[in-house]
Amino acid sequence: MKKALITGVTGQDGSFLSEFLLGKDYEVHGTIRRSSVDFRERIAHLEGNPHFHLHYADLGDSLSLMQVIGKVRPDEIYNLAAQSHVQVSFDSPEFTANVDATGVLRVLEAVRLCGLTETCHIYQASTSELYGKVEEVPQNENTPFHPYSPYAVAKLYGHWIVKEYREAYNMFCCSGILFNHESERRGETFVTRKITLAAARIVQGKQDKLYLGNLSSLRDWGYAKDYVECMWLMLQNDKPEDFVIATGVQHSVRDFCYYAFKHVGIELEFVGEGSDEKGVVKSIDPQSPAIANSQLAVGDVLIEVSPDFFRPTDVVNLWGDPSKAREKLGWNPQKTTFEELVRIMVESDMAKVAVERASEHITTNLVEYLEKGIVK
Ligand code: NAP
Ligand code: G4F
Repeated sequence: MKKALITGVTGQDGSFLSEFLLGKDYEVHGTIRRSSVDFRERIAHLEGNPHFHLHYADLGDSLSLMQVIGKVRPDEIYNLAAQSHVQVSFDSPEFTANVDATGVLRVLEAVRLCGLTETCHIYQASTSELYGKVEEVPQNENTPFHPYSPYAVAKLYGHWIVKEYREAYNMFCCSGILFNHESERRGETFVTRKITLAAARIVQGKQDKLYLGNLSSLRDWGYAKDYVECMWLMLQNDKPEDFVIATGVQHSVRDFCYYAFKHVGIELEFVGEGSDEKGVVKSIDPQSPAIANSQLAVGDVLIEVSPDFFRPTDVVNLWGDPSKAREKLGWNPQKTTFEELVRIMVESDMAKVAVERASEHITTNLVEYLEKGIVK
């Protein structure tokens, strides 16, 4: 049985990759961090599986990495752990550098010092943010990098140190240059999830408005579940190489809003420009089950721009060319289309909000019954 170690197993990608590798009969080991609240929602369903094991380790702590790598002696390491939020990297640049840059070095050194240089294949989570202030579209493996945030600068170090260890020590280590990938498990402060959750809350009467930053920003958004397969394929390749992983299709944040709200029966139109732009209800589909009981009306303003979500430097034109992954790894970049991705996310958030509302309703009724002495 092959052994895989996933750093960042509690994250969006870590949870999907764990499921994928368990399905391929791997023994999966994941690193977790101690937290004052137990927050392992994404992997809760895997705990108890005899082939799934968790270990405490932190990318800022070499000794913890040495311990876990020395104990597990994995055949494959997927280094997914990172401070992954670009906007947060402007507020916490030093922490981001420690985890996203030096953390990668710590993993590579631990592998070397544990004597696994010749046996362990390593995947590093690189990013399309490396293209940053882009110098060409679409971007492929040969496009020059121009990182444009503390996050991207830290990830550039990670990318280059992986290349260095590959050449200096002949290690099988490679980087996936992944473009944005989303899912129903995406963190709630990334723009796509913020939009799908807001659409679900607005139609169910739990939120009035959605405030966003740059609506014109362009991204190549794919489905995280499809992308973890490619991480694995890269480590099964006959030689370590870096790959762009993307869909090859580009949309704006504005488009994402349009399709998410359309899925709940609301057609939006965008009026105004820059900070004054607004997303307004243009029409409502009376046949849509999502909209039943909603108080919304044509002309309601549902989206506004807030400068709170502008970044000091913003990456505005990401569009990947996945030809190399398609040709060399046989990976299908179009398995889940953009509209399908939006549908998956909106439907999941509609269900989540409905459950929250139902549980609030039960709690309110219970309190009332207790107060009236109906139940004791
Ligand atoms: P995510 O949901 O934010 O997950 C990040 C993971 O890293 C979490 O498990 C987190 O643990 C862990 N982590 C953070 N700091 C750590 C530290 N100091 N030591 C150990 N673990 C730490 O991110 P994701 O979307 O799954 O992305 C996975 C990786 O791909 C990241 O490296 C990200 O930068 C990169 N990437 C993502 C995308 C994308 O669009 N999703 C695109 C390109 C590259 P806690 O749960 O304890 O916080
Ligand atoms: O969803 P985002 O925060 O993702 P971003 O910055 O592209 O980073 C994600 O993808 C990278 C791959 O390219 C990963 F490396 C990284 O770890 C992360 O997973 O923002 C997307 C775009 C940006 O241009 C941002 O300015 O959406 C714009 N945006 C507009 N309003 C917003 C908002 N972003 C966020 N988070 N929140 C807003 O309200």
